[in-house]
Amino acid sequence: MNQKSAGLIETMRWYGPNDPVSLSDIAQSGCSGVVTALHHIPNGEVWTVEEIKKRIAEVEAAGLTWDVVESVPVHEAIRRQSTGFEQYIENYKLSIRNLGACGIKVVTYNFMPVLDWTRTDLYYTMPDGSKALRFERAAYIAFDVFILERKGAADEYTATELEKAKARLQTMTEDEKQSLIRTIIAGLPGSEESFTVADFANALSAYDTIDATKLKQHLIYFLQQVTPVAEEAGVQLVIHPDDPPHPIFGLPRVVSTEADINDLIAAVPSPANGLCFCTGSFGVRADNDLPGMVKRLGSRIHFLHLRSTQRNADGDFYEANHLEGNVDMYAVMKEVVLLMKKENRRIVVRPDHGHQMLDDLSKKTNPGYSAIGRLRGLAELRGLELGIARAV
Ligand code: DNO
Repeated sequence: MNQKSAGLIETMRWYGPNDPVSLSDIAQSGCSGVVTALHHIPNGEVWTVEEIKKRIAEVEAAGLTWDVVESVPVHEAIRRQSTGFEQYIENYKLSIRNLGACGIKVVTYNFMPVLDWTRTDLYYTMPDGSKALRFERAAYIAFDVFILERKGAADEYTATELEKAKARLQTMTEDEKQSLIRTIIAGLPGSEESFTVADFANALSAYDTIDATKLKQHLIYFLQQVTPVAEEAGVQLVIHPDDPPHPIFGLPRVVSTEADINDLIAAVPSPANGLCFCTGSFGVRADNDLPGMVKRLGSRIHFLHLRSTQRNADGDFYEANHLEGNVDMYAVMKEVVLLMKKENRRIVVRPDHGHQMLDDLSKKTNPGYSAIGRLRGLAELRGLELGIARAV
C-alpha cells in the first residue's frame, strides 16, 4: 500500500536539462512531480505551446508530471511601469493562456524589485559539517555602504550596525569580498537576473521614485490585468513572498507579511489570485504567525515551500534543517493537513532548499538545491505529514 497516495503532492524543483540533479534522481526521491520553468526563454518573452509541450514530454518521459511553474518571471518594466510594460503584460497573459492550454495549472511569480532571493553566504558551515545558506546583516551592510557605496545607504543603518559592518569588511580577504559581491548580485538559481556592481547601482536607481505604496499599486494593476486571463485559462497564480521579507538596498518590498497578502486579496478578489506559502521566507519575521496564516489564508494557498530558518537578534539568519530553527513545522503541517481535509483537495509541496551534505559537498550543486539535503528535508516532512494525517 502506498501510504502517500493522498495528502500533499510531493515535488522537487528541477532547473531543466542542465540541473546536476536529474529527473531520475527526483523520481527516486518518491516525488510524483516537478516544479520547473523554461529558463532558456528570456525574461519577458512569450512561452509558446510548442516549448511548453517539449518540456512536458521530457518530464513525463521520466514518469513524472510538471505540476507547478516556478516561475514565469515578471519583467522589471511591469514592476516599475516603465516604457513597454503594457506589452510585457500582454506577453505574460499569453504565456498563462498557453500554460493553461497545456494543462499546467499553477504558476508562481514574485514581485521583488531588481533582486530575487538574497543571501550573503552560500557555504555557511554547520556544526555537523554540512553547508547552509545564510544572510548575515553585517556583511550585507558592508556591501551596501562600503562596496556598492549606495547613495544615502549609511543613513538607513544605526551607528552600531555601521561599525559592525566596517569591522566585518576589514576581516574579509579580497577573494571573500569578490565572493560576497557575486553571492548578492550575480544571481542565485532561478533569479533570472545577474548584475555587475555598476549595472546593479543603475537598476537600483530606477526605483528612486517608487516607494512601497507605488510598487503595491503596480502589483495590483498587474493582477487586475492578468487574473481574468488566468481564470479563463484555469490557471492559479501564486505569488512568492519576499526573501528576506523586508526592504533591502533601499528597495521597497510589498509581499512580506500577512497584511500585505490581505491587501492583495482585498484589491483583487479573483480566485486566481493565490499564494505560494513559503515558510522559510515568511518565517524570517518573528511577527509572521505561520500556522495562523495557513489557517486564515488557507483557500488562497496553492503551493507550499516548506523549510525553516534560524534568526538572531542582529537580523542574521541561516537556513536550518527542516524540523529545526524558528519555524514550528509541526504546527504548520497540522494546519496544512486540516486545510486539505476541510477543502477536500491536495496541495503541491516542495521541500524548499536543503543543506549541502554527504557526497554533495564535493559535487557541483545549485546553492540550496543539492539532492541529498532536499531529500533529507522531504523525508522528514513526509513522515511528519503522515503522522499528523493519521492522528487527526
Ligand atoms: C528561491 C526561490 C525563489 C522563487 C521566486 C519565485 O529559492 O524560492 O527564487 O523561486 O522568488 O518567483
